[in-house]
Amino acid sequence: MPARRKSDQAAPAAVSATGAGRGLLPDSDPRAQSGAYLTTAQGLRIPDTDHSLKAGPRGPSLLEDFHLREKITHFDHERIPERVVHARGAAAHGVFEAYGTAASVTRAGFLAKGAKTDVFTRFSTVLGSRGSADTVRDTRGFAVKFYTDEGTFDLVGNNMPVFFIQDGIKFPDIIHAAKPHPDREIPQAQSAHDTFWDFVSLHTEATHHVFWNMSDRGIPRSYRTMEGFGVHTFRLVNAKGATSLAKFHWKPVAGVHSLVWEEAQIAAGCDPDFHRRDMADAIEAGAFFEYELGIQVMPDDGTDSFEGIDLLDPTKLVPEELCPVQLIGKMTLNRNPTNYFAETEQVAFHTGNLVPGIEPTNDPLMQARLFSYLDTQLTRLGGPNFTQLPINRPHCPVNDMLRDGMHQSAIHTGTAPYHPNSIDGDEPHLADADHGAYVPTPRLVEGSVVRAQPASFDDHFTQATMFYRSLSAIEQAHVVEAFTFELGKVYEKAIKERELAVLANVDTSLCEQVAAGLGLPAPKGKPAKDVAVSPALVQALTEPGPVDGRKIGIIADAGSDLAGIASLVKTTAALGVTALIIAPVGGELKAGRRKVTVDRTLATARSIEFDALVVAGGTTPTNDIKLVILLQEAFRHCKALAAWGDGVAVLKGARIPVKGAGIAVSEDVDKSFATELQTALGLHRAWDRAPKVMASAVPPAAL
Ligand code: HDE
Repeated sequence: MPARRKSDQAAPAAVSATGAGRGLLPDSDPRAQSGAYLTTAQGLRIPDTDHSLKAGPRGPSLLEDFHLREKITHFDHERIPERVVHARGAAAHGVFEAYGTAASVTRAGFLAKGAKTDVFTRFSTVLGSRGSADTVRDTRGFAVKFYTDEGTFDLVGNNMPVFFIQDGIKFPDIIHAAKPHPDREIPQAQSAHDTFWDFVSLHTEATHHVFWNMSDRGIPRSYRTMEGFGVHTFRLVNAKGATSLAKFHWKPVAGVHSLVWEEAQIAAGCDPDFHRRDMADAIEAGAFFEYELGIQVMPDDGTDSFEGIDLLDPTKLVPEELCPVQLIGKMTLNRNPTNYFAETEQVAFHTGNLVPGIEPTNDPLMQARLFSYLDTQLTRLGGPNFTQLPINRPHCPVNDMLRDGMHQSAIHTGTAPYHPNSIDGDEPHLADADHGAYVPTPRLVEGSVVRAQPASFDDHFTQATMFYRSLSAIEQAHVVEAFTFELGKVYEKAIKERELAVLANVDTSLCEQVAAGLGLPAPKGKPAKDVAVSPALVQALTEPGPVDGRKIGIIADAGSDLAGIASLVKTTAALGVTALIIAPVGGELKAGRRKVTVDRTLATARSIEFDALVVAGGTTPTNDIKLVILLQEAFRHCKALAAWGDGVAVLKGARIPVKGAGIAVSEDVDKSFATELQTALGLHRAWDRAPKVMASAVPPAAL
């Protein structure tokens, strides 16, 4: 558990404390949690907070008990409305350091070489309520608040580069369709239901995004291993006023990895806080999350398109092979929030929070977002002054003429909050571009007033085909399984048939496989031919990637080789890998002067937590079904498995073959054993094993 911040401190006699010198966090209110005594909100000391004021010990409570009434009233109002989308989220503080490589295309000060900027990043699922599970199949929000010297810049993105709809006016519709059905309010945080598939099969512009959701991207392994995308095309402006069009990307240093579907389902039950816990634990342990920011830069030649791709259509991506991502800086998330509500819940992102050098485009989805965020926050955060909340306060001087309103906490001075004025010395002054003002680049807007979209928005399938065909065979198999599962949960046959007709226009074989799974005929379609694939979209690795931040479980018991365990823990720690000891019961394993603390018992360990499992030498084979399930799940999920010495017998007892992809066995914890394990971890999964471990092909252990 993280160390609790001691609310107080030294001398109980001190009635008032200013907070000075008390090591308060920046922006915290010096009056909150000050003084040693419990008080009312008015600062009155309280002798007893466990008994209401009563007429005699067995008598009724009295209305005059102001402490009871204040305590209950405040409690009654503790919750605020959850976000209408992205309600479930977790966040971390950090820093962004610019490489300076974007300086030629944007004048944004925080992208100048070496500039360091505080950030706060919130990851989220889209559909579920605040208390829903982390690992559901969904798009993830990836919202970053940069507290720059020129004002706050918010990059409010997702972990997928495209969106379901092309015009923001449809956002309420897609969300109504994807949220639980209004009659029974089920299912929670799921897309596997009739209204979602009804909508996306009728609005076929959603197809590309649906494919991303049905792919492994819909179930990330960790926030650490997730890409991020600004989705829309932005206009960048450099110091000379020259413009270009750009798309933002976040590239996780740890690589892009996902769960397998069964893990996601198990985690939703065993550890609904799977991603949130993973991030908080890792940051607390010093294993920070890192992402490089990149941009694809395209000419602003008046066409708003690039290589035939309409850059204003948010259902299209620009393949990295056509326009490489140039890395422009690195974000490190290195500090957990102190208080979930004050920071993660109250943070307010807004796509309209822009800085000089970064401007919007005419993307009709982006335009609607520029309205929505500020609007939703007025209700969610209870009035117009939420920018004064510590987490939302800019880290640069603010001198606005916004006054009064609910929860005004600034005590403004002066008598002339208007401009120009002759009373307050005409302050504050207006700036020009040379003094950091946001001066939009003039852009010509002309056209008839119509409710219409360009013909270039009409191709709904080619990029879905490109995405699907780019994937590795195992990733394609996962997409087929996901469609078959999700459509299998749909009640209405007509909806399944309509979605199959959509799939037929993306890829014939995919459509046939899904149709077979649903027991329906596969319709004929016209999938695009000769679509160039984009290798950058593939997740599966052929070469091992970085392993830091990964977690392994070492299975042991009272008789295990503790020296070997100590050596493995040390070797993996040097690689940034956390090793947890799993034993039949809690406490410590001891042999002579050596001691190892048990982190998980067979009752509390589940395979989902670990990227690899290792059985220590000397561990006695057991027919405990929990151990068999632990090992078989890891095996079925194509994770690395290893054992040394006679620990191999435990693997065999669980019917795990001790040869094959991703399995390492050795006499001792020697260098080659550690290297083999590192390679297997770096590959993330032993996908070669996949065809052999389809659930029904693994026999239950016969012990
Ligand atoms: Fe959002 N979105 N959105 N969205 N969005 C919100 O703002 C909205 C869209 C995204 O961690 C809301 O404060 C409209 C695309 C993230 O706090 C709301 C449209 C992308 C978050 C809203 C979109 C996003 C939100 C709900 C279509 C990826 C969570 C609460 C025009 C590029 C931010 C809030 C956080 C949150 C509206 C589409 C990302 C209602 C109208 C596309 C990551 O204002």
